[in-house]
Amino acid sequence: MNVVYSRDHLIHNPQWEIFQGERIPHVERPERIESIIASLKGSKHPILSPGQFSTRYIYSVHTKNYVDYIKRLSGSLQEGQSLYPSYYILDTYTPILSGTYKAAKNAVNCALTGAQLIRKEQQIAYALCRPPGHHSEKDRLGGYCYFNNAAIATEYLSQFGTVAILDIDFHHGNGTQHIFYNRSDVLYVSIHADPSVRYPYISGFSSENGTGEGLGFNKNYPLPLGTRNDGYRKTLQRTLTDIKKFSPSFLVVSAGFDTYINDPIGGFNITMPFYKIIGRDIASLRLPTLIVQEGGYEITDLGEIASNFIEGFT
Ligand code: Q9C
Ligand code: ZN
Repeated sequence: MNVVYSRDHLIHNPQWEIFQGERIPHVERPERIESIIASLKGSKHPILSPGQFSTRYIYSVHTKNYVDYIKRLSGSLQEGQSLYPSYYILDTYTPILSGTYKAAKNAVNCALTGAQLIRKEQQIAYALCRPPGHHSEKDRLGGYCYFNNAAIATEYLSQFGTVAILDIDFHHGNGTQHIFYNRSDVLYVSIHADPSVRYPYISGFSSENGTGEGLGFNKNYPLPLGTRNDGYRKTLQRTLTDIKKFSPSFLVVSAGFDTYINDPIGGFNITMPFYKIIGRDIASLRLPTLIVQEGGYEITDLGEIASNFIEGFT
């Protein structure tokens, strides 16, 4: 499996978030992706640099005003400054820094490079995107996300066939759901923590099924805090059945590893060896698959989690 990675994510380095009116240390750290790449470097998987793509791909999912706003704000800041914007936001956890635009665009390039690989060679690719993307809506940032990497890759792939998105991050991908909510050529399926007690709070309930032409093409599987391997696997099997029924040309996996038992902001009890099983179960669909990195904040173990997942997949 090809891994797509670039050091350009390092320039986005948020120090703190505003949580319930207090400044607290930011968990979406550059060390996350460095932990994963360090672990994969010893493997047989080739590591590729992303290509450069036009900003037009970002505009295919996000409004021009929103993208230009992030670019302009980011460009106006000094190194080390961070700004919590008042517009185009879902929350106060997602600051803009001088390096944010460049890093977020690089994450999109990683996802698009992976998407191109799976389209042309019908293979599997892993895009090491950072910052993550699945909370970002058409014109709103939030949940540490600016541009929706998985959605932009999906939009690109959807020109060539139908796409299923399987979102296994601990949090509901409100942004991805929002972007494809009225589409019948893109199926969004998500397993995540019960939104009545965990971020993003406003969406991720099982009653959200899509709208218009997209009715029936959005499926949410919220699970209680404390969910363990066996309970998780039952739900995972259900999502795989949904995807088989849809029979897509491509699969995009929004892979967050904040479901891990020791994750500092998660609340599930998924254990290390189980990531191999999750990888193997998803790979059993035998689809050209793009894996897009989302969350996962236990920095020390993150590399090993990703390696297990990839090992199970291949
Ligand atoms: N201090 C992703 O995993 N929660 N985003 C903030 C914790 C926000 C997570 C409260 C969680 C967003 C991509
Ligand atoms: Zn998450």
